[in-house]
Amino acid sequence: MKSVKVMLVSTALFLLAGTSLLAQKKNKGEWVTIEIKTSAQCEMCKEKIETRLIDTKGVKSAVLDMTNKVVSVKYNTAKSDPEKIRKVITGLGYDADEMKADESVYKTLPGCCKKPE
Ligand SMILES: [Cu+2]
Repeated sequence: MKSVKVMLVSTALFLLAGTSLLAQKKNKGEWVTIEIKTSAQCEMCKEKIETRLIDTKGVKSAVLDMTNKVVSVKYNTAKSDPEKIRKVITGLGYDADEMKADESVYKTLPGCCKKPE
C-alpha cells in the first residue's frame, strides 16, 4: 500500500515537473528572422539602423542589404515582434514596409539620407 502511495506521489511530481518545463520552453520563445523593406539611402543609414536594432531588446542581429534596402532582423518571439521592430526603424526616420517614417525625425536627417524626390 505504501509503495502505491509513493508511486502516486512521484507520478504527480513527474507531471508537475513536465508541465513546468513545457511552460518554461514556451516563455523562452524562439529565434526567427524577418525581412523589412526600409527607405535607407546610404552607408550612414545602414549603420544607424543596424546599430539601433541590435541594441533593441529581444533582437540578436540586424543586417541591412543596401542593394535592396531590406534589413534582416533576428529576434526572439518572446521578447519582441515585427511591429516593435518596424517602430524602431520608423522612429529613426525611415519607412519600414508599409509603416511610414516618423515625419519629425525624417526632417532632421542629413540630405544624403533623405529619399530622392
Ligand atoms: Cu544615409
